[in-house]
Amino acid sequence: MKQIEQHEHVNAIIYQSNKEGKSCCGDSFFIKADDEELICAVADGLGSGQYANESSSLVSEIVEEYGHEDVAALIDRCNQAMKNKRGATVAILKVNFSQQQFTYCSVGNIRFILNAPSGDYIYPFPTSGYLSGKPRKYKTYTYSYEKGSIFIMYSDGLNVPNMRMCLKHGHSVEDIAKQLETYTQDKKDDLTYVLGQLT
Ligand SMILES: [Mn+2]
Repeated sequence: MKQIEQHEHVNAIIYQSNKEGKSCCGDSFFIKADDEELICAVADGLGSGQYANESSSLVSEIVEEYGHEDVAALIDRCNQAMKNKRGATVAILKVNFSQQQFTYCSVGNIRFILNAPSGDYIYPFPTSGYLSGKPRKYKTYTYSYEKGSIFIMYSDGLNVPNMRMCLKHGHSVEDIAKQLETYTQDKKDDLTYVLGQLT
């Protein structure tokens, strides 16, 4: 499936496909923007199929319901929700358009890269492991960004040899999504990406 989100300050393409032979996706995502901010989450439930989806979709539900809270509080809520579930790797991004800043937190294998028009790039380090419900503090990072920056947040079903170059040489999110098509065909795992330009 492919979804397009267009708002005043963000233009995004979301792509998701299931692992070969699976009717249920173990990845989940949530994205919402208004005039003030963008909130976005990608989660990969441990394992595959229904139980994986049960964990990852909880993340989407929490971020939808409590999206007004800060990223650290959201990660905490997601972690608590993983008690007695399989668990999930999770990344949450919150962008404040007027301040031109974003906050990001990732636990596990969801990756994020932002490429700025000036050529600078931001690649926040994820914390290793996954959310399992065990109490723990996770580090969030806050950065400033340039207008026109393009970011991608993606699960480990997407394997691109040089994602940064792909972002750098793409003229628009539509153009980059086209370039990514070749990498979405192998279906060895559930795959999700959120690709967006901050304008
Ligand atoms: Mn995966």
